[in-house]
Amino acid sequence: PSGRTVLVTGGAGFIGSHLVDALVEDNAVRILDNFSSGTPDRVHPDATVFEGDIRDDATLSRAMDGVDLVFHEAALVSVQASVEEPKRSHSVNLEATLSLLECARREDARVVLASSAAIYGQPEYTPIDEGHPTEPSSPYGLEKLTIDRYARLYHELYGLETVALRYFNVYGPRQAGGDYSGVISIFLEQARNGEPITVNGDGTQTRDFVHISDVVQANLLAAQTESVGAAFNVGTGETVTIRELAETIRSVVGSDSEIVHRDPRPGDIEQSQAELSAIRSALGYEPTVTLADGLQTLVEAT
Ligand code: UD2
Repeated sequence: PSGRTVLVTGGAGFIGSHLVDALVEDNAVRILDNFSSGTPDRVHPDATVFEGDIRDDATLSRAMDGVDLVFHEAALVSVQASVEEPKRSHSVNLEATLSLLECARREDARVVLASSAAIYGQPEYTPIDEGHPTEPSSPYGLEKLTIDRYARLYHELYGLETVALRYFNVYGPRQAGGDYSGVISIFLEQARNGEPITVNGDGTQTRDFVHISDVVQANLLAAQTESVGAAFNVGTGETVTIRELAETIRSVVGSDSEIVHRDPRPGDIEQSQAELSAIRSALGYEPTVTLADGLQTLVEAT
């Protein structure tokens, strides 16, 4: 997109801040963030900052005033926290998103929103296509499923241009921070500090790790597509076991950390892998960063 007024909610967070970086040159970019897990140092200096809680209607409404395009990345991203405090997570992840969709209706703004592979729950088969049954196993997953459906409904009922992107396991620079991190940033820190690398269970569980730059690519394509009212997986279609991941990170870092196995994490997904035909054909998305390259650059750059 270019020449647009764009709002990135969660623009001081991991995914949001990378999106802002990709947009500022050609667009008037605003961010809305309460800096609960996002940090000011991640915010591009050319972005206009609206500081506040996404649940606050006045703040949200001001940030949305006059926008053409919204990337909605603000959320409580910890699955565990949603299990502990479902009402809190519901209010941020679901209710605030509904308010945002209402504002978007008023502005007639396109909304690209962050959905999640968590909506599928324990997969019945892999690779997981968008038609896979949705049986979320956490409040977080249920909230993401609901906003993913609302996005489609807002298109059907009001003609709003919406696209939901179902992220698989996103990783890259700036992910660490706050009380929540993905496994890659946890293993990286452990390997660097020479601490034991903590694999949950036997480590045979698999994940589809997608580099942040490919997540940005998917968002930029979604901002332009004619395939609105739809939801797309965002991953690589490739998988790795968590045990292999631990070994790779140890060797890329050149660490002598030992790899230890802990009890399996309750409710942990066994196999995860994105099926990408839909996003390939509708958006022209093609993952560009292999896990090997992504890990290498992550280690070199951070
Ligand atoms: C990811 C998303 C989550 C949700 C979910 C949907 C991230 C960070 N989280 O959760 O938001 O969308 O997918 O299914 O992308 N592990 C270890 N040792 C550790 C930490 C983790 O072995 O110290 C394992 C963990 O048990 C799991 C795998 O690594 O098997 C990935 O864990 P995660 O927390 O990074 O992400 P995941 O897939 O649970």
